[in-house]
Amino acid sequence: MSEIAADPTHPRYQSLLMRHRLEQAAKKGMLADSALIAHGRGEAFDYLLGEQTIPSALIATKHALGLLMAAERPVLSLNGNAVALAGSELLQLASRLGCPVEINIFYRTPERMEALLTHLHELQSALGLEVPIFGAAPDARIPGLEGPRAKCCKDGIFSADVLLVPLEDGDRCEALVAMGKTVLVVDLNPLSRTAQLASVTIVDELSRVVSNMNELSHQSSEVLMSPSFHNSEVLSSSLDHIAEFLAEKRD
Ligand code: PTJ
Repeated sequence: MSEIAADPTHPRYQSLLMRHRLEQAAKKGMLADSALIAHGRGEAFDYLLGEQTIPSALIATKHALGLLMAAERPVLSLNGNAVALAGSELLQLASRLGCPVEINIFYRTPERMEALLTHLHELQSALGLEVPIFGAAPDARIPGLEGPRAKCCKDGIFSADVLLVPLEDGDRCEALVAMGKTVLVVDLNPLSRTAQLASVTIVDELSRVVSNMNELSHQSSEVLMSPSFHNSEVLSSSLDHIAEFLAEKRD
């Protein structure tokens, strides 16, 4: 890690740390070829949001956490970027929720699956947790999707009622919603198809979201959930925030 990235007082510390985590994950063969491009797109939106958790994102985070707590079969679906950026923190969240995680990647190769599963198992033993980790032996398919990206596990994603799917793609989000699942996504781009299709969209950076969820996890689901939650309001509020940010910069 560069000297700047190792200094927590540096203003860009968090952003440099995330880049460093992605670089390390790429070296281990965990990431899709386009992972850094996807991250760069996320960084651009994060800049426009002021690299912070905006109030509407906190409301969505709380609501999503409440739904996960109240679910019968919650599952955290993890892709390459999610494991690289917040693997330990996601395992801690799953442990607190008492739910499994499933490695489910868009650009699926046996080599990447192996690298991601090995990494998660290493993190899990370092943390001393016992979270069920699915993904090694998919035995079900998400209806309506072609190819390897439809593969999933019967006891994991396939039978989940509430799913957290950070950085999901639009087609899969749509297919999961069509299965009747409550789909909670984390996406810095409020205009993406995924953001528009999900049951709950958290317009915030993934590592901040997971850290917020871990901090809030001692609260009850009743306290966390908003009875009048509307995802469209969360999306328009994040667009308003970006518009205000741009207007301030122009003045
Ligand atoms: O590991 P795989 O094979 O499942 O592939 C993962 C990626 C992310 C490469 C794949 O899902 C992909 O290509 O994603 P997209 O279609 O580029 O979408 C990524 C979305 O996530 C974009 O809307 C970004 O703005 C957003 N994003 C990127 N980094 C973050 C993020 N949102 C929240 N936190 C981030 N750190």
